[in-house]
Amino acid sequence: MDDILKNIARCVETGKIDKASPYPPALKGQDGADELTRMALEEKIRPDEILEKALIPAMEAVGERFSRKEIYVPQMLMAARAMNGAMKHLKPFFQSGEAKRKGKFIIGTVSGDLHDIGKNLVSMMIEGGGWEIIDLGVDVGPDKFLKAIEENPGAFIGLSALLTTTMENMKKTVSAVKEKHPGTRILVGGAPVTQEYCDRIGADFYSPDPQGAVNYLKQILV
Ligand code: B1M
Repeated sequence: MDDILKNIARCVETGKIDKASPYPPALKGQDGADELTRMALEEKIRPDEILEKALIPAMEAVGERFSRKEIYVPQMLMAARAMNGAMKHLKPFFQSGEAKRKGKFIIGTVSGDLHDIGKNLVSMMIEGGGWEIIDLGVDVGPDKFLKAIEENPGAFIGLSALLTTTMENMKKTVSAVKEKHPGTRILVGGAPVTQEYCDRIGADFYSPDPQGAVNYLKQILV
């Protein structure tokens, strides 16, 4: 099992999407994140194990190499594509929650921010927890969130940010939503976000990971 997880992680780190992808040249003709993830599932490796032991550590390694200037944006983008190649196989498992919907959850990555892997993971897990997801995508400003709340009264809101610069835009969205719809519950997350920041901007809940958000929504309905 360890071998296949290591190989998946290697594919994500090096941006090897699938067998057909010519990048990186050293892995030409070999299986990529897509095929290996499918095989891992066939070998009955649990989807959460593939995520936690291969995909997330690989993306962390990519981030560290980017920080050290050993790789640049194109390589990061290839890594993200390889991660998505693996995620498409895991998605159905995370989404197979109870059929009856518990409520609506509007989610988006805040203005100026194009990172969506974490947001998509959170969406999948919450959807798996039985919620209907309204995914507004990336680079979402306060107006778009307000419009979505008006169209879906009573929905919960989830904001994701990956950059210290765009994290500030969370505050604008939280203020706009709380001013117009004071009862709306807002969850925040993303690598630079902290509990302290959540409290400071007046959001309702911070979670460092998707499961924390799922648990919060679960206990709120009790
Ligand atoms: Co970007 N990037 N990036 N990037 N990128 C980071 C975030 C960075 C930390 C890399 C680094 O320097 N080490 C750095 C940010 C530095 C900072 O602000 N502190 C950075 C930078 C600088 C940039 C650019 C500015 C680079 C440039 O152009 N010079 C640029 C900005 C573009 C923009 O957004 N305007 C940029 C671009 C990109 C790509 C497009 C190439 C690509 C994104 C592709 C995509 O998302 N479709 C990319 C990538 C892949 C990364 C790294 C390598 C990986 C991010 C990721 O997907 N992680 C990242 C380094 C890193 O994080 N290690 C980096 C995996 C994902 C599962 O984790 O998103 O944290 P994460 O989500 C977690 C939790 O945070 C949490 O749950 C998830 C699962 O555990 N979570 C929530 C997230 N949202 C939540 C919401 C919740 C609850 C939990 O409730 C609602």
